[in-house]
Amino acid sequence: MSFENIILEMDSAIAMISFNRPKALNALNNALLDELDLALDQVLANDEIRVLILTGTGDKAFVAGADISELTRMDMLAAKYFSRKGQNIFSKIEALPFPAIAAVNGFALGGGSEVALACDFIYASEKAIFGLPEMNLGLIPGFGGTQRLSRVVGKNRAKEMIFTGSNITAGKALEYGMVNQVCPHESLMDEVKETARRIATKGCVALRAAKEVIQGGLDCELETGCLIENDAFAITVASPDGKEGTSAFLEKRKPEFKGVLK
Ligand code: CO8
Repeated sequence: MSFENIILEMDSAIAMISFNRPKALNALNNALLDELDLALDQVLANDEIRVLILTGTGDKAFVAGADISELTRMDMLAAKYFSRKGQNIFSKIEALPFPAIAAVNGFALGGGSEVALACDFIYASEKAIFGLPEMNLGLIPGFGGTQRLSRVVGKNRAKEMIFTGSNITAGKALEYGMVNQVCPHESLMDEVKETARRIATKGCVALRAAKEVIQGGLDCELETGCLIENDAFAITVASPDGKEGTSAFLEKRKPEFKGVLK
């Protein structure tokens, strides 16, 4: 299927989804969210994929939020469905069995920050601007932002950002721990792809286990998290990739990971 509001590219182990409504600064409308959902299914169906990159087309925006012209026409029920749809799709990104990286190339406001926060980590252009400005519209974040932002930057910083509706620079987002790396604008995609390629050389069973354990452990007590890690560690040691990686080390050669996810 061809998409109108996003671009999906799959190049061996790396998939890239670009939000593609540059005239509306890639704002998330219903049609775009439906296409994003379908694109994620296509990425999931491709056994070769090891990393997903999300970015925005145009020179100004990653995503400038939910489409405000659609929001203004919504009644309470439509808003509830739209918010839930976005939450479910962003949770699908968070639960992908491989890492997702947000390459934030400009404005990441409202739903834009929310979708970036659903990724495993964020690299940002020095021109990137983050924020949850919904309060300026008389709204609150509705795509998981109240939950994910506070988990990433801490409760008090999240409250200040959401209550004031003020945006922050890429540098401030780095200081807050929201962004892993700030890159020169021109080299953002090269840096993200280089990191994606490094991740793609790892065993997919171990990548999946690490992602699930880190994510699962955040929602429970330390001891329970350690038990989850304990099971997953044993699985990776016994997996063909675990045997290959440890043997390759002892044989002083590069490992060839062949693990499958399904
Ligand atoms: N929705 C729709 N259109 C948008 C959006 C948006 N979020 N952002 C920008 N656009 C459009 C503008 O209307 C404009 O269109 P046109 O050329 O037809 O007038 C075009 O994109 C270019 O925008 P600007 O002229 O405003 O560009 P500037 O460079 O002057 O400003 C900004 C860039 C600062 C990014 C500015 O566009 C802006 O403030 N945008 C809105 C940011 C915002 O408030 N985002 C939060 C939206 S709410 C949200 O995300 C809630 C998520 C949860 C939803 C749950 C649903 C129930």
